[in-house]
Amino acid sequence: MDFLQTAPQLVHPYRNDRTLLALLDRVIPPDHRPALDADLDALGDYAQMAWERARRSTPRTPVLTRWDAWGRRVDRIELTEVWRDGPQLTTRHAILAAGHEAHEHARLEQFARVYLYHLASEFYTCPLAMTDGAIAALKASGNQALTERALPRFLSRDPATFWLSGQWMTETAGGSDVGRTGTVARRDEAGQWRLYGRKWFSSAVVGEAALALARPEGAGDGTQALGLFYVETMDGPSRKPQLAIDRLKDKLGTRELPTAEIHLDGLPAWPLGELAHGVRQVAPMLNVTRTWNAVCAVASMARALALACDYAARREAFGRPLIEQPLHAQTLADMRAEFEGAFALAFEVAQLLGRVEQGRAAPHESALLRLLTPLAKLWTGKAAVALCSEALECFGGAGYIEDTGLPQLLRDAQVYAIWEGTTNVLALDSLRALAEGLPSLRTAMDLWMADCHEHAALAPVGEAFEATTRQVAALADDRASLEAAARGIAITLART
Ligand code: MFK
Ligand code: FAD
Repeated sequence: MDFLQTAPQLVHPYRNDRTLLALLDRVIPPDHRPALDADLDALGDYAQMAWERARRSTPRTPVLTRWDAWGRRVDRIELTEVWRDGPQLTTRHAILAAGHEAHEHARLEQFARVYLYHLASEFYTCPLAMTDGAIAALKASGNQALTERALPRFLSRDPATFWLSGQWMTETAGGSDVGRTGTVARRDEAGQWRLYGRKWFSSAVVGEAALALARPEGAGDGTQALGLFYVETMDGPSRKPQLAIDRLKDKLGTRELPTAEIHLDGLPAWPLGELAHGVRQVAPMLNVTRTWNAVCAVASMARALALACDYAARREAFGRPLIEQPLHAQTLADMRAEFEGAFALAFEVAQLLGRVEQGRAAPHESALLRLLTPLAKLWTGKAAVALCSEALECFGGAGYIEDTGLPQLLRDAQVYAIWEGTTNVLALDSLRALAEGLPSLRTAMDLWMADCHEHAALAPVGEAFEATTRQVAALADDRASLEAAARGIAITLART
């Protein structure tokens, strides 16, 4: 009989994740742990079951049916089984609601759940992230009527009343440069705002609501003239006729996630706030979804690393298991170091977000959150692709073979660096955050530097920050050189 290699097994993603456990042990009060552990254990079980089930079944992708047999436009999307489970699972484990409880650790407790659910969810976390972002934008808008209408749905713990929100920004002319938005908002005779235009990427098209950027008719060009609108997509069980789904995108990865091209032809809409500065109004949403992106990128890294480590004990080469080959063990150790750095940064942002939202943050922590959010998003996005690629190599040829489930890790990881702001766009955003928050950021650094006397290993953090601000100051009068250097500056800051 030929030799048969045993497949990698996914160890329990919660009980075996010493990085997550160490963080929770350090931060979460003991009286919160039993309830939290019950959810995290269950989500870990689900993740393990989903990995095993996916190895036994044929991959499925969503299917769009635009017309019914009698010629009626229906735009029906058939989802995968995991997506159909999404509302049940999300509400049962309060994946959105947990983040909005009134205590300091709400966001950390939420993002621990997100981290464990993400890969099993087949990127159902994408619309969840956008819904969470919509909650943040609605809260920030102070629009009581819309908040009272939408938040009980978005935060529901009952699948029957739970709604998802999309984020409709990108158009054919502008994804990074949303100032080129062509969608128009026009008032009808009854005074109702209605949207007309085409949105080029809509990842939560199955959602019941969305926040959309649109230009009030006659408002002029550019970013400042855009408004931010709340829309609903359904009339009872049917999609509203003013929303047409043109096509589902055929994507490199995230294939279970239905990402659509859509047309709006008079879809009723309600402004969140003033009829201008829509990007400023949507910024709270961007910052929340970017935090989700960082946590989900780290979840991909954790999965790739867990499988590579398990395999290293199963696969033998040159007379011993791979894990006993010094160079392979060193490769895995380097990957773990990259993962732990990325994890620390992503979860630092999650904790800061919680402190700021609950009004428990010191003033300098808000500036730190504003800077670390784009840094965490951009760095973890790149790190996830690099680590997933390295992990595939740890399996040799098997890492290149579809039905091992491994190539999907790399294909899916590629998206983290693209959506929600590309690496370059976020590097430029981090320059803006640095400029806006410099005095407060200096306070944060001074506090860290004070810590350095006790923890010598932290000294390079303060030194790197100082070197970076000197570099930014030196280039202040040369915008082109500053922008050209932005990616290097951002990555240096993120790594330190
Ligand atoms: C599973 C993982 C979970 C993730 C799910 C994700 C699903 C995917 C969904 C998407 O991809 S949705 C589309 C996401 N699109 C983007 O992220 C757009 C990327 N482009 C940018 O971020 C640009 O930097 C931006 C459009 C914001 C800038 O454009 P402009 O035209 O140069 O505007 P400007 O003047 O810089 O900014 C307008 C205002 O917003 C300014 O405030 P003021 O009006 O008070 O001057 C900015 O300070 C403010 N602003 C911009 N970004 C901000 C921000 N404020 C706070 N935080 C930010 N991040
Ligand atoms: P462009 O803006 O054309 O960027 C092209 C390149 O130019 C990039 O490398 C970028 O970094 C670079 N670049 C742009 N400006 C600058 C600059 N000033 N300096 C230096 N470099 C620059 N959008 C939504 O609104 N809603 C969704 O639900 C949604 N879902 C998505 C799902 C998937 C799977 C994907 C892949 C995308 C989704 N998007 C969504 C769109 C996504 O947010 C955009 O693709 C992204 O913001 C980039 O915009 P773009 O495609 O227009 O690229």
